[in-house]
Amino acid sequence: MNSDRPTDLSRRGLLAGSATALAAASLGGRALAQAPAAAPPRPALPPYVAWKDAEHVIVHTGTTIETKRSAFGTSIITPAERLYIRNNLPAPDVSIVANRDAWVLSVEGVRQPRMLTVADLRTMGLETVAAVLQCSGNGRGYFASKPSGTKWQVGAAGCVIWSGVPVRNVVAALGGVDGAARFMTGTGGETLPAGVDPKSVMVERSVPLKAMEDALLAWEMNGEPVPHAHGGPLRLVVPGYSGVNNIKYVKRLAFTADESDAAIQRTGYRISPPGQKHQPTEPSVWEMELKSWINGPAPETGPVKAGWVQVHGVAMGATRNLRRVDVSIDGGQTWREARFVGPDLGRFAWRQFVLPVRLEPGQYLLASRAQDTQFNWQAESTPDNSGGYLNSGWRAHAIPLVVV
Ligand SMILES: Nc1nc2c(c(=O)[nH]1)N[C@H]1C(S)=C(S)[C@@H](COP(=O)(O)O)O[C@H]1N2
Ligand SMILES: [Mo]
Repeated sequence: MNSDRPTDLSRRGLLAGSATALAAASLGGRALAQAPAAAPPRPALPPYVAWKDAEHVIVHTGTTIETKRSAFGTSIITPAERLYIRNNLPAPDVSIVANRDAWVLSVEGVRQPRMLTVADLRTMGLETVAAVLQCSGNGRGYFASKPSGTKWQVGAAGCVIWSGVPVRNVVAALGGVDGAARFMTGTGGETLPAGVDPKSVMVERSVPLKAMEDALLAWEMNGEPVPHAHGGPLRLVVPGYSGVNNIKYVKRLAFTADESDAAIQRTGYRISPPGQKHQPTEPSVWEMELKSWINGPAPETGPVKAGWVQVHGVAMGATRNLRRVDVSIDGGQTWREARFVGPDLGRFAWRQFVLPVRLEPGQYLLASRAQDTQFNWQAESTPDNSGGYLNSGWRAHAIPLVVV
């Protein structure tokens, strides 16, 4: 796979990076939400991600592409070709990955602020982490209040392996964090559209300073240079924190006393009552939650034959290890403990689980619920919130199974 194939097609993608595409990007979700029942056919893969596995993804819009439930496989790691895509802005020109080592990151809010190239960063340390990357809005499609935005089901998530330098190494090399800093703020390298207030569109997120301990500046994903579409040449990876906090094509990493005043931080990604606008005082969407779901047999693959069925799925502890996962075939009336399968790649990864069940012809409702090592159970349901964020309730994620 070569995900960075430039080609004139990506250039067309760039041309589309105008005000029109921007409007489409920010309104896409809303337009979908209001689409009539007989919605037009889904768009094809846009040129900048033409290398994705079209058969195994759902293209909501050019900037929102979801993995099908049946397409996660059972090998833990989500291949780049199937990994979801979410862009708040059109991606920068693919030429930024022509010379990856030359990409410059400005590190601020440390005792010795510096501009560092990826080549510099490569000398400062190396670590690898398996982590779930999950959009804050994954599961939004299951909220009863129908919040606006992309109606993601389970596929705005994946488990990927990142390699890069630990942020704490970089900070140590630059003399440590500035005394007043309480947040780590990352800024995306997109070219902002002309004529709009930069703060209203820029992708800049702040996370609590403690997240720095696990964060990486990553140049490799699943054994290859980070694909341009997934944030290459350099991505800020904050394990355990939802997608938006993992800044693609990161160009600035700042240790700040306050949260960013960019709209995406101040009034975006907050947990607000249904129908209400986000307020800067409400909780920001940061750490993910304990969650699991069934991937197979998925409804999209049709009925299965009576007999033994291997019910499998994924479970994530977000920031904690998992203790167990239970599976129900009757919509949560009764539960049986599933078995973890495959290696344990650590607390930020997800784990695959399976429960073999012998099924007679009929209709079933498959559900799973995870428990972490602190004995917390996955919630039965997540309260509706206006942004449709962090849906992790097991009931909403249950899927029907028809056995013939
Ligand atoms: N620079 C930048 N970083 C970004 C975004 C973006 O639009 N620009 N989108 C965020 C959101 S909302 C999500 S869910 C993830 C998506 O990552 P992916 O497209 O690699 O799957 O990236 C996050 N980081
Ligand atoms: Mo997201």
